[in-house]
Amino acid sequence: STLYKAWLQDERKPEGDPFDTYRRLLGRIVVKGEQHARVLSTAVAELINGLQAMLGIQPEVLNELPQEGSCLVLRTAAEPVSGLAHEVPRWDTGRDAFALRWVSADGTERMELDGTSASGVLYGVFRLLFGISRGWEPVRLVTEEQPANQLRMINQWDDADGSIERGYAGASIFYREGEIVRDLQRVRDYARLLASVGINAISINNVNVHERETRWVTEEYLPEVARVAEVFRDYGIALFLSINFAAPLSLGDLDTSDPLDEGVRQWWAEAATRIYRHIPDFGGFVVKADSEHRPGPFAYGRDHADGANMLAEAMAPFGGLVIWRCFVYNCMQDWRDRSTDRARAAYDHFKPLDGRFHDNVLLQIKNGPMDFQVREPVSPLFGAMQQTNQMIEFQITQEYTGQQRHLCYLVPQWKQVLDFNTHAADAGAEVKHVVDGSLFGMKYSGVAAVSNIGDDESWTGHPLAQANLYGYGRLTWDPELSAERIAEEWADLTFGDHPEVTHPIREMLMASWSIYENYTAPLGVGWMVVPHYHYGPDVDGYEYSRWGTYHFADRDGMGVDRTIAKGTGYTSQYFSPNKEMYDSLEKCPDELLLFFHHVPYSYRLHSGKTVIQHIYDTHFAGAEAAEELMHTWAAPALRDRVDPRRHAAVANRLAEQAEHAKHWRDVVNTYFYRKSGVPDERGRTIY
Ligand code: BDP
Repeated sequence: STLYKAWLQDERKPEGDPFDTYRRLLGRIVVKGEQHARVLSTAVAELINGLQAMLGIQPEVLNELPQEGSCLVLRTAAEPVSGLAHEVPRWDTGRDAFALRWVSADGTERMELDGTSASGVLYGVFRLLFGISRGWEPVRLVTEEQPANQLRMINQWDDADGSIERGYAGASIFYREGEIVRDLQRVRDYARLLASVGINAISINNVNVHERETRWVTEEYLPEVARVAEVFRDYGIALFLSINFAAPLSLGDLDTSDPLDEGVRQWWAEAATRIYRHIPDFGGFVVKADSEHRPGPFAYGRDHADGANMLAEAMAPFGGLVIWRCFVYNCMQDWRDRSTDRARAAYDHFKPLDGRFHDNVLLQIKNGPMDFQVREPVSPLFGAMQQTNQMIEFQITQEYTGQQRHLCYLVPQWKQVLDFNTHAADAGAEVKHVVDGSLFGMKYSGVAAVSNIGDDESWTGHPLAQANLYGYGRLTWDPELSAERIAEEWADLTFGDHPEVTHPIREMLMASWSIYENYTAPLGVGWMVVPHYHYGPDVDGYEYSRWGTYHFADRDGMGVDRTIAKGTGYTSQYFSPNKEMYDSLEKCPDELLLFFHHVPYSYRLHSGKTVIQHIYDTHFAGAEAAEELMHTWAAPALRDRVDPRRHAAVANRLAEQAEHAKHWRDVVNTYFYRKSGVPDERGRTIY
């Protein structure tokens, strides 16, 4: 169905140009490359299927360049093609790059797709198919590209019982009733979607590893995991597992999981050997340790470097990686003194360990210091650890951003994070250059994100949430792409090239993050959601609990004082001038004011409004704009061009969003009206 195909719609194209040009050009495909590389076979198969479906042609596959006539040449780096002048592109990083060229001379037309690897060819094939799908002329497809980031990763938070932690699109496509599913067709279709936007790594189980998934590294389950690895291998995607740090203990093999214990080290060395016997190209481990009740090295008086390095030694002989998450804070604390500010925790834990990690360890750092809120500052760990491999972690699944019931296109948020200048160096110190490895010359680096898919027909529950998965891949490939451009590509590929449809969709996507922010928690303060579920308004839901998440609203004012002089001192974790900017009430950007400062309701923002009036205005505006989204979608020019099922699926979500946005508006406005006693300047109804 169109819902299922997402951005890989392969609708038959009409007669006429540019499609006839492609029919002429692509009737013959010359393939040169590692003949047995499965990824290359995948590329050829994808190409042939795509061309058959969209152009109705049956391309012939050749080994050599034909004497005359048009063709497409696919090749990987090492393969010379006689009679072909063009040089294969050479990039210095050895990443999976590709070049697409269109050659028209002496009456022959030819397209050439060169990859530095089979994966490069696969990415080029998808780009070619995207171009055809969008009806672009061949000359517009000419490009040379290499991914900016080395690891472009997806984290599944799927559990063996088939549920997905923070999943909003149905059940797991990987597991059912404690087992890996027999039929991996859906997993294969997922691999295809991911590869089409350049993803090259995936961890297939939740970072919270329970009893069952602890067994994925045992002889009993590895053949099963290997089946999944095989599917992803075909698409150039390396498989990783989240592991339980206490596995030797939990599985009953040892009576400790102390990382400095010889037996424990031996246990993991054997586990690694076993894993690589089943999966020779296994990517490595993802580890959540000493975080939210997960076991870790702390139990034995060891630190994160001891824990990570022990695993790294086990993986090193096989070239495996250890991705150690920095989402570490004390979730059993109340705010007793300034040192217990949760925002400080990751930096306080990890910064002192800089330089102690082995070179096959990467730290995976959430984009912000708290937890995927609609608005947070950038984590101060980026730039702070100059001798440690790092990657950033985003959340595609909309845990705090409307749970795929609300529209929230997250690419603009991610872009802001990647473009943030850490000032860790005089130049090139943006987060994107920390995570692409260029700033500090890291051996391994990249981007990871928590997936938003499940077994829903549309993959993502909300059909428009597919844009976040697509956008994540594209942005990770090239952080210089604009959020608008990504929205445009996605809308064209997903809905066909009808401006009456794609233009309003682009606008809806681009407006959606700010709409959601407007009717939810104001000015960077975060939370205010129903505890545990994280959906729907509950202003005090997390206010009197032990999770370190507060707004400190009283009758006079609100916000969290994180300044150096009077507050928690969190601002000191940034480099100058970010430190001074956030520390100063005057210089702090409005959108993060309450993250950094506690102010009276009458405090005037740079916008000229008081904090309390800002809260009222944004909540009325947000709810109104949410209703507007619904009307935009219902407009006949759009409605008549989208197939009814997809149209209805989106319309239902938007109706629900409009209703819930009003609820948010009323709960938040009422709360602050009652706390502050300050009426709305514009006299609107607040209950
Ligand atoms: C929080 C989620 C929780 C995750 C945790 C994590 O609420 O389900 O386990 O992050 O990232 O956002 O480890």
